[in-house]
Amino acid sequence: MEIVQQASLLRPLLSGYREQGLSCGFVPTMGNLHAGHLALVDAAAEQCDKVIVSIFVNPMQFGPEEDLASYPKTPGDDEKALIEHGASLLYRPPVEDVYPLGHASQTRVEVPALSDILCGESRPGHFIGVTTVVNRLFNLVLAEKAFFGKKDYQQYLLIRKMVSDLAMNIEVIGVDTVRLDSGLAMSSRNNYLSDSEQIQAAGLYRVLQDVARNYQADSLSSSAVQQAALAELEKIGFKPDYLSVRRQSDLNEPRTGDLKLVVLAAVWLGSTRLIDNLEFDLA
Ligand code: PAJ
Repeated sequence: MEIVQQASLLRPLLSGYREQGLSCGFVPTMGNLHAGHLALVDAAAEQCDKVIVSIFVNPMQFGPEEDLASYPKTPGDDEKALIEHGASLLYRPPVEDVYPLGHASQTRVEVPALSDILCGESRPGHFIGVTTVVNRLFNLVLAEKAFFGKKDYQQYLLIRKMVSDLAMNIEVIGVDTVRLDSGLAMSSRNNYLSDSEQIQAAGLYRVLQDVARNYQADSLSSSAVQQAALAELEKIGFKPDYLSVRRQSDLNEPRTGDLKLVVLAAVWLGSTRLIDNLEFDLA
C-alpha cells in the first residue's frame, strides 16, 4: 500500500491507475479505523480494482467546543488494517496540505436546508465542513465510486445531493451500519465510553427498533411514538438531542403515503454524543 501525504504526489499515482484502465473506489475517513470503516473498504475492494482511503481529521467540521484535539488517532493500526483489507493507496495529509491558508479562508460547499436540520441544528457549520472537505477530496482522487456509511445517514444524503447538484462524476454508495453484538453502532466516539456506558449505549438501538415496530403496527400516533421513545431514552440515562422519523429520500417530515422512512436520533451519554438511525418500510 502506498502512503502519500501531499496532494501533489497523489495525482501521478492516480493518473497511473487510470492509464492502466483500473477503476478506483474511494473511502474518506478520519482514521481510528474500526470494522465499520473496514466494511466500506471491503465494499470498495469488491466493486473496484483499486481502493483509495483518506485519513484526515478535518478541523473545519468540528465546533469550537468539540473533540478535535482529543479525537482518537491510531495511525499504525490503521495502516495494518488497510493493508489486510486490500487498500492500494492511503492519502493522509497534514492540515497545511488541505488548508494552506487555514480553513476560515477556504472556498465552501454548502448543501442548503439538509445541512441545517437534525445534527446540523445542534452542530452549526458542521456539514459545511464535511461537504467542503469531501468535495476537495473527490476532486483530488477522481474515483468512479465513493463509499459512505449509513451510520451517518444525514451525511450520506448530503454527499449524494452535493454530487447531484454539482454534476460531479462519481457514484455514491451507501453501506449498512456495522454494529456490535449488543446492537451498538461502531463509532470512534465509543472509545470515550466506560464499560458500563457501552452497555447503556446499546439501549439507543433498542429504542430505534421500538419506534420502527410501533410505526409499523400503527397502534399509536406518530407524535405519541416519538414522545414515548424520548421518555425511554431519558429513562436509560441518555440526554436526548433529537429523535425523529423522516423520509429516507430527503429527511423531510413524512407525509401520508410515504412508505420508506428512517428514524434518526442523537443523544448524549455523559460527555459523549452518539448518533444512530434505522431505516424501515411501512406496508
Ligand atoms: P468517519 O467518522 O471516520 O467515518 C468515515 C466513514 O465511515 C463514513 O462514511 C461513516 O459513515 C463510516 N462509518 C463510521 N462508522 C460506521 C459503522 N459503524 N458502520 C458503517 N459505516 C461506518 O464521516 C467521517 O469520518 C467524516 O465526516 C468524513 C466523511 C471523512 C469527512 O471528513
